[in-house]
Amino acid sequence: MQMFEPVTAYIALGANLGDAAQAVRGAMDAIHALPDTQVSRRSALYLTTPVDSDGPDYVNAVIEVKTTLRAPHLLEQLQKIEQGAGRKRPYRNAPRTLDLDILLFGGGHISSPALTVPHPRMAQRAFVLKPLAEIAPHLVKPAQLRAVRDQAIEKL
Ligand code: PH2
Ligand code: MG
Ligand code: MG
Repeated sequence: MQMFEPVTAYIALGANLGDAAQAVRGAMDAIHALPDTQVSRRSALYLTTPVDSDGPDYVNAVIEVKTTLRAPHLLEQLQKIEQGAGRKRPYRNAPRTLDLDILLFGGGHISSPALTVPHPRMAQRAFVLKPLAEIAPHLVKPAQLRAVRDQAIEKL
């Protein structure tokens, strides 16, 4: 079996249907239980207003993971966890029971039909930048936080 060097990756978690806080906490535990993957940092949970989306307020968080999985395999595992939480995709940005997005994967740039890394919209979203800055302040510039300061976000 080939082993890869561990990579530090960042994953955004979001939910706004059902018990969203429980879904986000449960997903953190499920990711920690994945093969060859450890959750090394967890942000607080944040209550956020939907951005280009509708339905109830979201619960959002960001985690740091160390993994020897390659990005496509990690994505596949994350999608299984979403499905296990009852994720449906009736239309783009629909309210959801659980959304798991790879933000950063090492220093890598990925552009495939299934996955774009760094996440193309992360710099426009307080619900990503604030929890990311909490656990990895070196990755978020003050000007980026200032640019999203009008988006409603509150630590739970
Ligand atoms: N996710 C989206 C679109 N809009 N808004 C908030 N507040 N939180 C999210 O996680 C979110 C969103 C697409 O994935
Ligand atoms: Mg998303
Ligand atoms: Mg997603």
